[in-house]
Amino acid sequence: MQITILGAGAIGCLWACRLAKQDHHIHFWTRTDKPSFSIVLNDCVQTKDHAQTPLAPELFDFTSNNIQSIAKSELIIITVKAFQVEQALNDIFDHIAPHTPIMIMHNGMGTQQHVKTRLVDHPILYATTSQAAFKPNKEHINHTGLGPTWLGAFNQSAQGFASLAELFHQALAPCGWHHDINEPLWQKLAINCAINPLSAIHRCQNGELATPQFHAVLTQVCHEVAAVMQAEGYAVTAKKLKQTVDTVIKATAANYSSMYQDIFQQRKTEIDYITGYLITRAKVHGIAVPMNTQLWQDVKLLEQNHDDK
Ligand code: KPL
Repeated sequence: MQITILGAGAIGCLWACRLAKQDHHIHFWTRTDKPSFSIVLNDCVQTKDHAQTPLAPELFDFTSNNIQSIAKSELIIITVKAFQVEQALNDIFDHIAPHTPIMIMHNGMGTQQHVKTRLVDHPILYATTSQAAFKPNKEHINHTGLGPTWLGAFNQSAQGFASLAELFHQALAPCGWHHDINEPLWQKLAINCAINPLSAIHRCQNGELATPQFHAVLTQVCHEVAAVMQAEGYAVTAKKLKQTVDTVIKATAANYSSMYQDIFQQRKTEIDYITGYLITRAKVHGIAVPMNTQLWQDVKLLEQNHDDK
């Protein structure tokens, strides 16, 4: 397939390399005007005993920023941060062929309303992944954690694209098609509401959140998120969410969360699309979410401190 990926961040590059390995033609649309670039992937795979084994580094060459390649693409994958989706769509909108499916994959929720009004004719899919990757510099990608990816239709015209889940599964397993993509999006939102703000505020690796000092706050975050999810129609319990969060903390113990990295590098975070989205939905349902509100305020303060420097 001819595929254009918008956003050469860690997740975009990881999928690009894995799809290229399956002989798909990957083209990038980035914020630079470079016509090509190379990436070294430090990949890993899971062995039968569920351990992660590193693979030898592999070099990938990609073309980029070619308008004609966008027009020829059979699939557009958007992996920019949630707050960049609107701009990314504006940049390429006039060049996407009619009926080309557009898949959107980012942490958090809340871009759906804009996407719906901007892309009336195109099949739109959303995706969420628990694969973890880290980009230590412009030329390298480290695949740091394995986890499932879910794909699903966001509008009626995307219903016929379930075969894309198989294509993604071949590239980077496991990947499945979900009949209600909002469910895995909410599940991932819950994980991000728990891990991302705390790891950014306390400047720690995800694994440190397993220590007893974080037990009460994580439990309350999960209670609040479960109440909002239930009001949205999802049959979750706070206990089950906490178990899931604990499992992810363990599986990604050595990771620095994306929010930690954003704060560390003095970049804008996705807090408004993670905890901020939860707070917005909580207000709609009349549910109090004091712990999440406190975490949202603390992260906003950290972001403000960048602006003051
Ligand atoms: O999605 C993540 C992130 O860092 O944004 C987790 C799951 C917390 C892994 O670090």
